[in-house]
Amino acid sequence: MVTNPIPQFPAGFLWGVSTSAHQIEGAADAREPSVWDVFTAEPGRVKDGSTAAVACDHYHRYREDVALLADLGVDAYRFSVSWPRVNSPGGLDFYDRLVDELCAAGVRPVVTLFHWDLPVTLDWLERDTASRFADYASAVAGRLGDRVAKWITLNEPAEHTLLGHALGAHAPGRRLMFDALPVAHHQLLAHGLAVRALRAAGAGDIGIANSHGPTWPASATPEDMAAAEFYDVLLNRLFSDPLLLGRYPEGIGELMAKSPEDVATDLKVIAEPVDWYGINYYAPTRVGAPQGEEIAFGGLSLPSELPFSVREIEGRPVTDFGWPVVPEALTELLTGFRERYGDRLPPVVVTENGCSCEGVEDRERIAYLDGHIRALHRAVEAGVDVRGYFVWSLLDNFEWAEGYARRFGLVHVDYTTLERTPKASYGWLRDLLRARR
Ligand code: IFM
Repeated sequence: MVTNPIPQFPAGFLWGVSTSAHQIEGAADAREPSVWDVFTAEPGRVKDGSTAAVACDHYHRYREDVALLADLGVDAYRFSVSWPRVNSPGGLDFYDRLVDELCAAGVRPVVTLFHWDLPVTLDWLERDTASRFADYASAVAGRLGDRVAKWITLNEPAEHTLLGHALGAHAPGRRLMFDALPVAHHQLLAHGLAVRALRAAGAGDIGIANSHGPTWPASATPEDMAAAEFYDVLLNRLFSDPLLLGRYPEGIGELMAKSPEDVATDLKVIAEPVDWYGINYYAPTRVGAPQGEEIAFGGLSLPSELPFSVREIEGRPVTDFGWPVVPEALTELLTGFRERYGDRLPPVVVTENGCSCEGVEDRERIAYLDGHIRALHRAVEAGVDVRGYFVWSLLDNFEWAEGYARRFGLVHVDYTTLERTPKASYGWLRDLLRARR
C-alpha cells in the first residue's frame, strides 16, 4: 500500500524497469563469446569467481519474466540485445520471441543495442568497430523495428571506456589510462552512425543511456576544485558535450583520435540529434586533489597516479555496494543538465536508478526508490522535461566484476534453483503503479 502517495507525473510518463543481456540471459552456448566471457574466465577478475554462463537463465525463462513485468504493471521494459548472440545462427529469433511476448503482455519494448558485451572478435580501439556497430543496428532494426517503442544505442560508454579500457576493472581488462580515450570516441561515432542507420531502417524514438551524477568538490581549495572539475569533465561532459553541443570539452578533443581532422568530421555524425537523452543515476561523487595512494571506490581500487581522489560523502546511508544514498542529487543533476544544455537538451528519460541490498524484505530499496522518485518529481516541477523512469533492475543479476554478490533486483533470484521471488520493493512499485492508474 502507498501510504504517502507519490505526486503525479505528466500524462504519458513512462514507468519501466531495466536489465541487460549479459547480466541475465545465460545460454552462453547459444552465442559467440563476448569480451566478458574471456574476462570472467581469467582468475581474479570477478570477485566471487563467477561467470554469466547461466546467470538468471532468462534466455529459457523469459516467459516467466515477462509475466512478472505484466503483473508489476510497468509500461515498458528496457533490455539489451546481445551483439554476440545476433552474430550467431538464429540469435535474433530469441529477441523476436521476447518482443512478441512483451507486446502480448502490454509491455512496451525498449531496446539497448550495446550494454558492454562486445563480440570477442571486435575492439573499440579500432575505428572500424563503429561501422560494424551501425551494420548490426540495421540488422536488429530490420527484424524488431516494427514493435520496438524506443531505441538506446549505447549503455554507459563512460564506464565501458574507463573501467574496461583505462583501469582494467571490467572487460576487456586493459589499463591504458588516458590512452583509452579513442575508445570513447569510437563508441560515440558508433552511436551517431547507428542513429542514422536506425532511422534509415525506419526506426524512431532513439536515445542513448549515459551515466551521470553531480561532482562535489572536497573543499574550495584550488587543488580540490581543479581535481573535481577534471572528474566532472570525464564523467559528466566527455560524452554529453559532443552529443548535445557537437564539441568535446576543452583540451580533450586532441586526445580522442589519431587525426584531428577525423575528430572534426566525426563530431558532425556524433551530434546527430537524438529524440531523447537517457540518464543513469545512482549517486553523487565527492572529489578532491590526488592523495598519492590507491583509493577504494565503489568496489574499485583506483590507481594512485590519477589526477584526483574520491572521498567519502559523510552523514548519508550507504548501499551495500558502499554508494551513498542522496536522492536530492538527482534533482541537482537534472536541473544542472537543463542549465548547461538549455534547448539543446532533448526530453530526458532516467534509464537506470536503483540500489543493491540483501534480502526479500528490502526496505532500504523502497526508501531509495521512494526518495529518488520524489526527487525526480521536483526536477519536473523545476521545468526539466522528464518523460520516463526505469528502475535498475527487474531481477538480481550478474553484477560484472562483483559477480553475484550485489543484488539490485526487485525480484530475488536463487542462483541454485533459479527460482524468482518478488521482493517487498516489487509489491511497493506495483502498488505505486496501480495507484497512478
Ligand atoms: O549493473 C549495472 C548496469 O549494468 C549498468 N549501470 C549500473 C548498474 C549497477 O552497477
